[in-house]
Amino acid sequence: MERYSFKNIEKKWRNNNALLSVVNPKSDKKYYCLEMFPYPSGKIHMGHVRNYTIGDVIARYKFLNGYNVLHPMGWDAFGLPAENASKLNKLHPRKWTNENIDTMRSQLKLLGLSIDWGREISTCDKSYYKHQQELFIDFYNQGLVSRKETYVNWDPKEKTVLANEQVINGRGWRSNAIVERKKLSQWFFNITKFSNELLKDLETLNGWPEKVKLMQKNWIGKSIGCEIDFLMNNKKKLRVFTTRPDTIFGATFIALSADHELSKEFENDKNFINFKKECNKSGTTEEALSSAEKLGFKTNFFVHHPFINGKKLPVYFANFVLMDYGSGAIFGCPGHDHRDFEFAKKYNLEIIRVVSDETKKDDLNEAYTGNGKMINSSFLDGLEIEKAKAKIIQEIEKKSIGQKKIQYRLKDWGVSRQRYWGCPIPMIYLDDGSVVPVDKSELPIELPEDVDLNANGNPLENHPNWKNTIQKSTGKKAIRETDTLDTFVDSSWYFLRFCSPKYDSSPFDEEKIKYWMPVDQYIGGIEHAILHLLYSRFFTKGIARFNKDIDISEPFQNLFTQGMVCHETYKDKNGNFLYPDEIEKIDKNIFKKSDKSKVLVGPSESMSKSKKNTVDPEAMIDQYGADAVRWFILSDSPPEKDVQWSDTGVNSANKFLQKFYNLIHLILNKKNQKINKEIDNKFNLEINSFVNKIDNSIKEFRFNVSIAHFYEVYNLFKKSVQTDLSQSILKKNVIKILKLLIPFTPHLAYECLELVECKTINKWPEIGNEIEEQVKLAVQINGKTRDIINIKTNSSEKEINEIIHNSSKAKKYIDKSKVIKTIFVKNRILNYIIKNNK
Ligand code: ANZ
Repeated sequence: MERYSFKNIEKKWRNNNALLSVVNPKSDKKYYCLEMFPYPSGKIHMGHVRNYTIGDVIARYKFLNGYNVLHPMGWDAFGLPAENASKLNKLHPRKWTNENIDTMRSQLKLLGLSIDWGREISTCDKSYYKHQQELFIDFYNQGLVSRKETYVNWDPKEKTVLANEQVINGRGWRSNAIVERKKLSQWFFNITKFSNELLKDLETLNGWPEKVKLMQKNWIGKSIGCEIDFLMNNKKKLRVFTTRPDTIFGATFIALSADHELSKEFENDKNFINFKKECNKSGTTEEALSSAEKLGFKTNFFVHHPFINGKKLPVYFANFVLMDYGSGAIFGCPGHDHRDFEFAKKYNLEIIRVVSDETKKDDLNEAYTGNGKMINSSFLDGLEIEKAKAKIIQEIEKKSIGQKKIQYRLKDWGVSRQRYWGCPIPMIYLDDGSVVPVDKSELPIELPEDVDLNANGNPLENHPNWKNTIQKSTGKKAIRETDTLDTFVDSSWYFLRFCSPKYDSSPFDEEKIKYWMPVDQYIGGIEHAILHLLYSRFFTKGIARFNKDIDISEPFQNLFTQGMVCHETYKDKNGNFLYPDEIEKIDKNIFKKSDKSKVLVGPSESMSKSKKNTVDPEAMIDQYGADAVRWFILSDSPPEKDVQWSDTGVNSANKFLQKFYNLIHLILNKKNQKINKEIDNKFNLEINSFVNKIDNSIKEFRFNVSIAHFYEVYNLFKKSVQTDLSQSILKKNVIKILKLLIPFTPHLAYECLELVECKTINKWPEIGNEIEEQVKLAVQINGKTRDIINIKTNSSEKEINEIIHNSSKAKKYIDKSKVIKTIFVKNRILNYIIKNNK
């Protein structure tokens, strides 16, 4: 028997166009299949393998079904790790990045992906970032970019600004340093101008997982409430934002953010300065603030309650009030808000219940946030919360002390980074203090190559002359912006660039955008559910606003988020993590290879370098072949769930592919038999049923189910080769199955299709009309099974009754007796209740 020499087979097909391309330009149907592009960190990992294999199955499936498929790949190539690595290895970030790209590209090529490498882009390449700078200027000219002074999360170790999501428990996500609050002037994309649209259009995204839509919805965070202006004792107004105006009669204090305008009055107050210092110690995120111990600073100010004559509320500064939400001021209602309750307890403030808690009457041991009727609330008494809200807003508006207000949690997107390895921001500062975009004809504003990354602070700022320039239109001296863009900007429009990656006169060729966009299927990790997807949606909407030829409001029609690849974790006796190839298994025990000491096995977790529970895809491909790796990673679990990596699993995948290869030879060597039409027809029907099932499971992204069917169909072939079936029928049918295999194991499939001399390789098998899904149905007489018959799925009782009367073994019972009634369970049972002796 021929050996399945996967190395030779994969090598043979690796550079073959038939295997690589999914382009079908003559087709009238297009399909844009995109996987999230990788950060070139060094080598590909199993997460990439899974992501790109899933994408490849979809791209090939669509291609084989006659679509013209766009399936590109690129590199998210700017970012901090390149700078850090370069400090360590004394290698320029560009060199480090490009070397990684070369390695990862060649590794991806080993996987046999149908990627159009002619469209490859790299975000650190000036031919890419030139257009990003152009887009930045377009957004600026549309009022969608602005410069603002804000408090930022400052990482004192990395000396850069962090986004809220990069602050984890008050610490920098990479440096683990305690994050400080710092006021800085920053560039922002005004994403909040689209808050409502970004929220509303989620409803149109029927091809997105509900989970992701919900995460986006919560992130945008729409709150309906009202603003109220309280009159202060100094006759000035103090504006608060509340979502619970119904609880106004329970208000017992006012709390302000430490950065509120009123804090100016206390600038020189030592106690206030100390209080502010204390506040800055806790993290800056909302969760950190709401769970931190409540801190307050009592002022000598008070406000008048707008609805209770003579009632005065003290004004505090409090650490749990954020400056950048609402108006940075709240009225505190300890009876119905947990934070306010904690605060009131600590500072001995009045607690008034204004919503009745039917379960725990008058229990003031905690805030009550449930439903109920208003009490202690004058004209609101007796109303349900929602009715009370409507009524009080009406009163507030009538008194002209406030109005209904919709508030979003979403904040503008701060994109300034004090970093070298990013896209330069194409803005210049003139002597008169104005800030203007550079002339577009000067783009790209290139990064200087000579840079000192070891000095503290901003490398472009420190560069001896890069920032000195002149304004092209006036010849005036100017200073360049020395911050670079957040790398999330790079990935917010790359899907547009792929449509015309070499186009030079603008970021994209509109005609190509009209043809390819939106992305039909986007595939990536759930970790990008919020920011990357939100920013990409914003960019698409922003571009459509100033480019009327672009009529797309959403970039990704369908989104698929794949699960993680997991592996057991191993630790030596000192608690240090070990790589899987540092251990060996003897019987059921696990030892460290080097010194034969015992190894502790931990739970399976998603593969990560920090836990050393990774396996190297290239080594796996070398040992078992790319097809086996693809097969295993698709077979183990549904693609949205986590998959447990196992070497045994990939080994048996390889063995199965060998068996499939052998089967082809068995078929080719089979001597032709006398044709038996009936056997042939039955076999055709059975195979068609498999074709149908596999086709359906691919359509539904249940690739593990497809693979289970491949195992079944293999068994059927294996059995059938030994029967009277003719070789031509076997061949005709195995061609169908091999075509279905192309998306999964392309090298093996193309090799076998060549062996069986298939002439129409790149065409999906017809889903034959002859397919009749059959099921087995039990024929019972008084509950006892007397026969099992094959019927067409979903046949009616009447049809089955006819069959039974014509040919079933149960016929004799029914003929002799009187049928009183029948019990019919579709596709399973027809039970005749009979009375003997007609
Ligand atoms: C009075 C009140 C009474 C409130 C009550 C809640 C419960 P969401 O729903 O998340 O939008 N708030 C307003 N601005 C704030 C800020 N800058 N920092 C911290 N908290 C702030 O939350 C709105 C509620 O959060 C508002 O409603 C306000 O407290 C508080 F029984 O007003 B509420």
